[in-house]
Amino acid sequence: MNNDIAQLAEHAHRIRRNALLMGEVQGQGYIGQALDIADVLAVAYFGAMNHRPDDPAWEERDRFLLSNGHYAIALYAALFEAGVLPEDELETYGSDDSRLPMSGMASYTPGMEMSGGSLGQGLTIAVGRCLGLKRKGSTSFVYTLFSDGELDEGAIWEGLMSAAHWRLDNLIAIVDVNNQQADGPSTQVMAFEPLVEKLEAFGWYTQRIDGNDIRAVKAAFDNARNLKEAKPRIIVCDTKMGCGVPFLEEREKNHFIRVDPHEWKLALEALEQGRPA
Ligand SMILES: Cc1ncc(C[n+]2csc(CCOP(=O)(O)OP(=O)(O)O)c2C)c(N)n1
Ligand SMILES: [Mg+2]
Repeated sequence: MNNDIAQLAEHAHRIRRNALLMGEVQGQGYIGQALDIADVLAVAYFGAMNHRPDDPAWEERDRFLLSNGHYAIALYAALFEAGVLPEDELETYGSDDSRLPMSGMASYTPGMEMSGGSLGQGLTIAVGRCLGLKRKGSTSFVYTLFSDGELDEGAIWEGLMSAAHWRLDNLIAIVDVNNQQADGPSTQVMAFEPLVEKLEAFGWYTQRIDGNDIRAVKAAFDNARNLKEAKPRIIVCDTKMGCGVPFLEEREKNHFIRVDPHEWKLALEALEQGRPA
């Protein structure tokens, strides 16, 4: 690993650790997703986005819109690692009066650009933000993360069409294909393949990568930013739920994982064992 990639891998490791520590506070949660998307968030916050941790509302920042609000634990874990959130707040996750509710809320949390909960909204909100930024003459990028279960939502496909229609070259979407959603494997709930062909036919610059290969994630983000064509960009990330903690990777029905009290320590130990050299 070169230095940059090794550093990104270390950030991803620490994001996973933060997510497990927050999961332990509640004893359950969307841990599998936080572990699967940690590499993407590490690259977004440490290898791609222009942002100021001490000024999350800085006008010239790149925006990161979390469409899948239940992934908030993952984004908080990244915001802690980036220094946007102070570490001592980690233990407030999900409790009354916390700035860290279990579903993302823009008005509660510094660095949270949109409120989640109702799935399928982030891409169209991102389209609006991109149009607004262009109108202001801004060169900022808008990133949005949504999940494979959200492909079931009609609004996603409106967003895909409209972003291409307006040639939004300031939009970088990421889809987390972990092949899971609340009702089972995503491809069985609503067939969405062949996804790359569909996205290309809609007019998007499309890459499909192993979302847990940090080198591939970094390269895909670089390609998406540097493309000179006037079209929106999307990165389809195939990920593994629970990535980094083998016994959670194997757990079935891992949309909302229950972890026994003694297992948190085991999970942290397993993560530590797999720590990048
Ligand atoms: C509009 C809407 N419909 C249904 C739900 C209930 N819901 C919450 S999470 C979820 C699964 C979404 O799929 P995905 O994010 O791929 O699941 P994961 O990978 O996190 O298991 C559903 C259906 C919701 N929040 N919003
Ligand atoms: Mg999913």
